[in-house]
Amino acid sequence: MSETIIIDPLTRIEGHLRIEIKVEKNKVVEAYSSGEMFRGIEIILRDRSPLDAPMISQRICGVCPQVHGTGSVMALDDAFGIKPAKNGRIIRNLMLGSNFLNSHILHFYLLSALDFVDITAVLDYKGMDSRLIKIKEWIKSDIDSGATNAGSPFLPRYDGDYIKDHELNMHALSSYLKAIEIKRKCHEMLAIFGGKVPHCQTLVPGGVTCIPTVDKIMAFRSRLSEIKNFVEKTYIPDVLTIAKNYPDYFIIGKGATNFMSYGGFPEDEDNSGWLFPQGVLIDGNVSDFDSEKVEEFVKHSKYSSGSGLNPFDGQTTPSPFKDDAYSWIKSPRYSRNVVEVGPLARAMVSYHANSNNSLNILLKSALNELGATPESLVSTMGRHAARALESKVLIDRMESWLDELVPEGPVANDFKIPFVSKGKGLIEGPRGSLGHWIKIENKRISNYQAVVPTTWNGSPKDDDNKPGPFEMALIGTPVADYKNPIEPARVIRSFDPCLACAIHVMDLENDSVYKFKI
Ligand code: NFE
Ligand code: MG
Repeated sequence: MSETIIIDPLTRIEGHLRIEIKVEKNKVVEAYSSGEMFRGIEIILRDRSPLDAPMISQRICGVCPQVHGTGSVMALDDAFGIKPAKNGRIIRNLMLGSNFLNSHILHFYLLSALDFVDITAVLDYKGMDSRLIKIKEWIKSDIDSGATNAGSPFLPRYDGDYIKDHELNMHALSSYLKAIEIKRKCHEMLAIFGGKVPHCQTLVPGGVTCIPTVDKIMAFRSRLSEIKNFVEKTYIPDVLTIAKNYPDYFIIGKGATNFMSYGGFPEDEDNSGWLFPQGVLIDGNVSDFDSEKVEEFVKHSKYSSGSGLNPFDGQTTPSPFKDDAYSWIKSPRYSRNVVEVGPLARAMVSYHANSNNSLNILLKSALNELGATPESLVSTMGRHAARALESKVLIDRMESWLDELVPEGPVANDFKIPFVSKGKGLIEGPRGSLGHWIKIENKRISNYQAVVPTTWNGSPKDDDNKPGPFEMALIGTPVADYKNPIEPARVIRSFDPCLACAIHVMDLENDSVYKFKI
């Protein structure tokens, strides 16, 4: 006898993701991941000037706009047949790095840690910190009013196996508050070169429009050093503490076990070297990435056509009521393989490519500290650890990129919009591999396709009926209490899905639906 649990929407912010799982004997046996929103930016871009693409495509998302802007100008560089100026490439990396740090810190503290930390510990707080007093009041009034799904940013919450140690919970709460301040610094840092956040103003084909003056470099460096201090002394230790308290989550939530990275943060103007290596890891073997092998499938997606096409020829033909379709997300596959993307994928590709880079050195020392094997990283907790560790690697490199900038030097190369052309921009965003593909005819956009990280990870079953990475990670996940499905929520949140969320629990036998926003 199986029961169906529906989590809809699932994330605390970031869009509409619906997860439906079938549970038998307290284990997930079947899973469906559905994107519940139609985006359509690709259609908006048709027939416009290619120069509009970096501005408009950033509006795909308020959390990761920078990677869309960067992928988009890289697609234009490619289509226009130009390379960025060195200063321009470095400033693009610095802006994208600022957004990575904001996104990773946001994800851990504001979106995920509350699945482990018991925020009600603050009810015992007797000190004078006005922020903690305020939080205590919010939570008290939520509890007094019987709220389960509204109120302060900390609710709703499940009855779950939260951390019991009072000191640890209070420490996590103080880290949470500090994280909000540090997130602001990340935004300020990006705005030094980007003009504003979100949706920066300074990305152009051939580079950027902002000049790296000495005062801008100094302003950036001082914020970066504060963020570095937080990542080293708070973020990484907090992730390791939670990991040590939840060893089961190094087993739960394995997922696709195949991984892909387009290469993160170009280290040269030819896009031939990256801070986070490029590659594909399938069945434990690393191979070179080949963009021709990327195809999208739509058998179970709400589009009427376009299965098996490379994104250059991709189609966006909405069909909301199509039979057997349960998601607005397409199913991208690499050589028809299901691959996971994101911080864990970057770590696994890097690890198996066996390069002696700083990410690998840090991974090895963290595994040592946790007494964990590289295999156990392929898990819910491994995704959190990989995200924290790559933040440190990124910060160290951002410091040296600042040294490589030529103050007041040129930031962009000239370009001409070609009459007919095409180009692609492949890059790593906080949540994984992002590609923008553009075709130009009559100096206008004739086709534009973006395949985003959550499309890879949150995809529905493909034309071969192979489940997507979220779906795979859910299979076998324990659910101790059907009315509090915190385990599947933890699994999916570890991917940092960019959609928005709640969970309904449906008891098929009694035909009753319990709704839980998580
Ligand atoms: Ni909206 Fe994004 C990242 C991109 S997610 S957050 O990272 O591109 O799919
Ligand atoms: Mg798309």
